[in-house]
Amino acid sequence: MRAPSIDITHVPAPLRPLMLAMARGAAEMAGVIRRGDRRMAAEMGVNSNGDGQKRLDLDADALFRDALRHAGLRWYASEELCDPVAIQDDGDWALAIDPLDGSSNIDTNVSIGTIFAVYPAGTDANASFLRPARELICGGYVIYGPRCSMVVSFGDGTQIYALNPDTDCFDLTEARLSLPDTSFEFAINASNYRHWPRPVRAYIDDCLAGTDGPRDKNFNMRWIGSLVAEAHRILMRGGIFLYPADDRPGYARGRLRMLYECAPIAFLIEQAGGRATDGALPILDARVTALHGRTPLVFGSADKVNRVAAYHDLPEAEVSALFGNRGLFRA
Ligand code: AFP
Repeated sequence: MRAPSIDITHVPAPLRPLMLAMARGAAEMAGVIRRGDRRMAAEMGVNSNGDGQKRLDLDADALFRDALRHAGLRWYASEELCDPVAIQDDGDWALAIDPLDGSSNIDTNVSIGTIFAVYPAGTDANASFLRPARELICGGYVIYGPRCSMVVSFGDGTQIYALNPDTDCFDLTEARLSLPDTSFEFAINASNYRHWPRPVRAYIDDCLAGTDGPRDKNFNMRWIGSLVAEAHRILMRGGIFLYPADDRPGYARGRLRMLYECAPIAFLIEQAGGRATDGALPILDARVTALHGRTPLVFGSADKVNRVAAYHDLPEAEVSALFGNRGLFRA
């Protein structure tokens, strides 16, 4: 059995041990998912934030924590753990991880993923994570799909690696991805329409109006229910993703977690030439204020994300009007 690895040519030298450990963990995780043990989807209770925990959520957390034991990590924070844990006293890095995102899809064979963010480690665990998101030095995800890929940025473009099943190596397939801006595809959970803020409803109304409305374009919709799968589709062919705040109990700041979901995805999208906001302001311009804090998230092709921000600037009367009376964005 070969030791899984990754092409380190484009990985900054100080992060190579960490990326080799992530590659080993990701290849092992891909094997676990491929073998499809039915117990993976077993409900195990809820984590400290009240999110449902599946067997595979817990196994993924243990797997990556083990893989990262000797990778130069000082602190390890996880969606599945209430607080950060110390790894190596002399470690340089603080890594936050969603070990398995999309776990409600485990038993439906839909692509799921691992999302991670890396910051320079300080002497204090929490202070190493509760900081301006833009201090990220590495952000990435693994998508366990028909093809297992790792998408990562070190601040100099977005790179894509594909796991070669013959060598168990993540081979570089794209050194500097550019997010296309040609897609007219939006991703949102439309069942929550009545709960959204007016600017989001207005934006989606105008997409649905197609060539009859101010966009003068017909749109397509996707909703996979797996953030990594949506992000990968948008990086590959463009479009926009929205998970807004809504007025359901517990969704005042949306559903997605700032530290280990939104910030790394925003980093990858920006590095590929796209844009990522909380609906109005760039995600990476915000501070991480709580380990498991949430934020609304809108990301994708820059022009589309900017348009959503403009809808948030509209006067109430305009944002509530039928599109015919909306002052801006005539076709
Ligand atoms: P799970 O990990 O509980 O499946 O949640 C996945 C997720 O955090 C993210 O990957 C999806 O984009 C989002 O939730 C889907 O949320 P809805 O189920 O509310 O549409």
